[in-house]
Amino acid sequence: MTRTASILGAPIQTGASQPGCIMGPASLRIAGLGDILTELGWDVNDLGDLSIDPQEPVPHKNPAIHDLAETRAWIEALSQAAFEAAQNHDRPIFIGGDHALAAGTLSGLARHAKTLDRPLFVLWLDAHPDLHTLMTTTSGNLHGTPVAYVTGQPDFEAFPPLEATIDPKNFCMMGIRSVDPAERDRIKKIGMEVHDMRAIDETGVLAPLRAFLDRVRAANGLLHVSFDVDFLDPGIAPAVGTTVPGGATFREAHLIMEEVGDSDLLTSLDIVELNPFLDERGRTAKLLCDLAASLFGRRVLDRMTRSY
Ligand code: Z70
Ligand code: MN
Ligand code: MN
Ligand code: MN
Repeated sequence: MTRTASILGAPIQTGASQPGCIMGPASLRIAGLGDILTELGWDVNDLGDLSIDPQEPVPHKNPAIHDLAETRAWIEALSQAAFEAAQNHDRPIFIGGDHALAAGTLSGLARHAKTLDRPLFVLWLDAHPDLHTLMTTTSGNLHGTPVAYVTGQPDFEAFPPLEATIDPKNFCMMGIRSVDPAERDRIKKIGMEVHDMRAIDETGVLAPLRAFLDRVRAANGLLHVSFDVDFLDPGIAPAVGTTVPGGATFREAHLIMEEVGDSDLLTSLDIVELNPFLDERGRTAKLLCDLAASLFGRRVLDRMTRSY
């Protein structure tokens, strides 16, 4: 039976330091995301773009924080939209928009997982762990906070209340290479599985990825992939506001997508932080579409046997 994917755009850019992510959904659509998935045999439902009402400013005791009211409104809208998309489609895709988007999608997906009585696992592909609380962020960019929020860390009274949290042990982070001091302490404290670029250089991506996928399968878990463009090396993906050198290569990224695709465990996806204002002739948007194709089943050659 044909499986359904959905595409929901969330042109949120209030979580980032510079504007441009508002154009992310348009850029990914123009690069052909929907058609590519259709050609791969998916029944694709484009749900259009989400929007929020104008917001009155809300102050916060951490004066660094900016655009709290808008970001909160996006999280609230996204949480409900992600919950519904997960109920109605086999594989909802959320296209941003900055990474504050994940505060909404993950909270809605955690609620969905709870109704199924199944655990939610998250493969977090990013240069950053996004583990700040509202009290520890010094940049005030709220795209640096979604993982702390959805795992139930303190000081998130200004964000929407969570109906379900995600066990920090159910995260697997890869590509990490920019960590602030408060985040470093929190990773240790909550015992999160983080494969920084040194670890990737030592083991490659496949060994830790397969170990994680085995855990998801053993637990009958749902699997969400949150893909931040800055996971990739800026040399192949320039369209991002927070470039960090030494990112994942073209081949590492495709291999992760193929392996997760082959596992058939994936239940939802974020593609975030694409800033088309910084792109070069659409190359980053096109690369993201090709990576999504690998994730959704495009293969160079068919394999007769599973390698694990
Ligand atoms: C830094 C901060 C960040 C994404 C940059 C960077 C956070 N830790 N997150 N790009 N997606 O400002 O808190
Ligand atoms: Mn479904
Ligand atoms: Mn991020
Ligand atoms: Mn990042």
